[in-house]
Amino acid sequence: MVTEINFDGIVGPSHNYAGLSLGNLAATSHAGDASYPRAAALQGIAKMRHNMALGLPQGFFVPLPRPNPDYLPRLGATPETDPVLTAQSWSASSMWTANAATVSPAPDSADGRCHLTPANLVTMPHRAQEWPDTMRQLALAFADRTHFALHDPVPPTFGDEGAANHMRLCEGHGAPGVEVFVYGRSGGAFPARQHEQASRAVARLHGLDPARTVFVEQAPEAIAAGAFHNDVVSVANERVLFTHAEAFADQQGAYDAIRAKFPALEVVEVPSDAVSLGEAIKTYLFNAQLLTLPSGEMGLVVPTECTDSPAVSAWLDSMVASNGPIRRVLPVDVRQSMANGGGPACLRLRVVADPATVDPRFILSEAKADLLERTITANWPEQIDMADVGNPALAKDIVAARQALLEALDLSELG
Ligand code: SUG
Repeated sequence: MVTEINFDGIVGPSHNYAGLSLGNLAATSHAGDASYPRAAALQGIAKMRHNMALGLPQGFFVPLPRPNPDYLPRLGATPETDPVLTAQSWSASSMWTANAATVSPAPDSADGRCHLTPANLVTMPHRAQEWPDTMRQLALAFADRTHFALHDPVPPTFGDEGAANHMRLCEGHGAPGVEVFVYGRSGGAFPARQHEQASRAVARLHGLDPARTVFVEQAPEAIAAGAFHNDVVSVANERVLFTHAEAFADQQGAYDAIRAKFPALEVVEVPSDAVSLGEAIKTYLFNAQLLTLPSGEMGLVVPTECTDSPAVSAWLDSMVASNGPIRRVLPVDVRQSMANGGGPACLRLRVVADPATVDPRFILSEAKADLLERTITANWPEQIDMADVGNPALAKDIVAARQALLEALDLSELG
């Protein structure tokens, strides 16, 4: 049966706070903090278990090889002399799988296959190294060519950040959808990471019908305020677009453009006087997983930062008390990821497909979650201080930890 499967990125053993992402205020404000990779990865597993317990199918991707063995040699650099490049080569940023690829489900594409394009992530050096290894993993997980088409990334001329800037509206996940691509043009002092031409290229390559495709510009003010991806200020599921009032360059124009192609659109807009743009970005209210539960009701999986905020929790209470389409609020603790600007929605890639067509090694079960927890507890470093990044002994432990995970999951070919 075709359904939505969320593939979460397992937090890698090198998780650290190097402050590498300009424009990502959480990441830059935590630069230099000690990180807790073991706790971070266990928080991620707990989130996956939480969503599985709701009756939802769950997949995962494994961390990429870090420190990336090719990164420094190809730049003629060394850990002794180049600390920033070294931190880039250690980045565990592939945990945010919303940036792994853009996915167009089979009902939307001309050839009736589910199309995936890995994101080139060229704007940030530590992220631009991800796609070749991401692609290897996608090729394995979605090897069934009768159901999946895997493209090369868009050429690096145009920055592409994947599903974080892509939304899909539909009557049900298995029905044809209208795909909305959100791009940035400018963002004050901060870069616009999703280029319009990258979005247009992905839509063409995926064989989408122009009558069911919409391109919308993100508000430059939102980028300037720290919304470095659209999924920091909007999320969609089925008929519902849940968005901040200041998400798009032309807010009403965006609603009209989507409604012209998807008349059933229901907008749940959070006004700025209820939750300011700054508070929305700080709490990651919109970096939520908006999920259709088995009952047919929609639930919003939010980070606990939202329920800690008086303004956001008051707004969420009023939303649930109203007769709106989002019926449940489900908080999860992903604080280690949040401190690097990655909430519940960043940590997952949505793929609409029949789970039976996916390599079962990437599908989670309770028993496999137990196995992941045991492997992480036994192998992931408990703490990494910034001064440890580049340390050869720690690098060895990190490589061994990932290897132990691959062996446990029978995925040694990704070694
Ligand atoms: O690309 N943080 C990530 C967070 C990605 C969030 N993803 C979505 N919004 N979908 C980024 O900015 C921080 C890494 C560091 O500073 O060490 C980082 O890469």
